Amino acid sequence: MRIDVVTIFPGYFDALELSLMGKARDRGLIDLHVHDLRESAHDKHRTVDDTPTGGGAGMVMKPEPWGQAIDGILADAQSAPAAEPLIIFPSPAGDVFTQAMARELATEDHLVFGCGRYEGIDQRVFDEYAERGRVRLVSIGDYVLNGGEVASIAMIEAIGRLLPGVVGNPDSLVEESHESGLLEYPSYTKPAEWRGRRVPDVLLSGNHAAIDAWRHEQSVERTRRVRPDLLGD
Ligand code: 6GU
Repeated sequence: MRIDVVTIFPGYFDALELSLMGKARDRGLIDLHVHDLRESAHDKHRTVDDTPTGGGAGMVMKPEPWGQAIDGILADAQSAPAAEPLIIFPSPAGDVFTQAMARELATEDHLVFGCGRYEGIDQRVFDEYAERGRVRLVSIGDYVLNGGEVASIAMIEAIGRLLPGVVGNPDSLVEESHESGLLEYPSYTKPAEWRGRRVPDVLLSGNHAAIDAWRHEQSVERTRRVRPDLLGD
């Protein structure tokens, strides 16, 4: 999968050189390109924001640097044999990102993340690319971040780990929280006793049917307690 990111803080994305995402990139499974929006701003101070038209607090990102940056990415994509890119603008006003959305986005060939800062991006940027192609506004939850960078990293990790070959043992994808609609059961490893706390006997029993039943029961109980909304009650 090709992923382009447009941001005024490319350094945030250094985190994607670590761990599984870093390995996936080294192995060519994820082709990540991070673009500094300021390189598409041409005045002396490389200005990317301005005051809101009509008044109000804060600053709004100007459309021209966004237009140049995204046009460049789309032109580059057209010369490659991939499907039409999907442009994602992280925004607290977007559709909420879920595991189901991660699964859907993991089927795309090319994602472009446009990371807004300040009070957001001039609306005409969304309108322009929605008219020319596919655009989605996506939120990672009901709280406010300073910009789209951290939200993009969260989405790229959630999507990237679903790509074939990124996670070594595909079984570990199936058993996770949210894939089954339930939260994960508690996990234990050795030693069997630590600070007087014992691993539940059933896990030491060797009875796999009993272990599966216990884990399922724990998942349901935990989901009911912490996230009853996932059970639909
Ligand atoms: Cl995607 N962006 C920002 N700035 N804040 C958020 C968010 C996104 N999702 C939740 N809060």
